[in-house]
Amino acid sequence: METAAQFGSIENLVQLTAGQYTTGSLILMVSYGAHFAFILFFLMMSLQLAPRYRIVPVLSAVVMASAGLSLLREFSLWQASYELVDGIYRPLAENQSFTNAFRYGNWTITVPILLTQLAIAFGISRPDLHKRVLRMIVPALLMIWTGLYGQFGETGDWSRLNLWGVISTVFFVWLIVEVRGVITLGVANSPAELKGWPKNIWWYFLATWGLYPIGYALPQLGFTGDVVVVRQLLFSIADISSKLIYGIILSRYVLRRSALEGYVPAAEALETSPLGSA
Ligand code: RET
Repeated sequence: METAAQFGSIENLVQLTAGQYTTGSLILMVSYGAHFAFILFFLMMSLQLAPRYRIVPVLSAVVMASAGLSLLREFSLWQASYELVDGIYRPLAENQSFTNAFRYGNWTITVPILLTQLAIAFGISRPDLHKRVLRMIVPALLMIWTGLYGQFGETGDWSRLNLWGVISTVFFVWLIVEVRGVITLGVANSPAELKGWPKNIWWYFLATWGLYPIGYALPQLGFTGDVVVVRQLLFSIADISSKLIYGIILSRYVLRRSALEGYVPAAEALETSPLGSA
């Protein structure tokens, strides 16, 4: 029979010191705060771009809102999952309060958007765009859902955690191959001055998306407060880099592309025209 201890998150099985508990709260708070704050940044950024690229930062704004809400939920869960008894934060009864599963649910929305942004930023046009995006989204969703199923084994069912982890990794490798294809098209489509960007984004993609499977595997190091806090930190670093900083990088790339393609933002056009200086 499956007990709560075999089916859940390790957060519900460890006691935290006041320092670990506060660090965990802080990590989650900074994460949702950063995502919410950048909604406005990305919306304003879109005004600087040629119309065909505006959707790139707008999609980042959508990702910020979605991830921000999900992380706010993780934060409230964290706060509700422990009670302070004699200076130690103990997980509440039932062992079911906290879960990282909501993160996986949220990736179901954000990951397809992040991949779509990449293809649009690299100037791939329809109908090739739809084909390429679909070819990335299919392995990405299979990767997330097999991982979601497997992560319920993190409280001690290692065969479940590792078997589904390996299956998920196979889909991740398939996704990497598809992303590589889009990067290659990106290099081909980029103006000469910008050909280095897709190549750097490729390494950035591997380094930041590669943090998630480490977080997945981490509970095998032991059920301790440190593992719990380090994993939240790892997920947060991965979130901020794969969504927020990634959004800034793609926005800057399309900003340069807009300028090279001769686009002048409306306000600037006004300033440099004889009418605007009056
Ligand atoms: C899982 C399960 C274990 C194996 C692998 C995984 C990969 C997850 C990745 C997630 C990326 C998420 C992003 C979210 C942004 O909102 C599912 C942890 C390979 C790559 C970029």
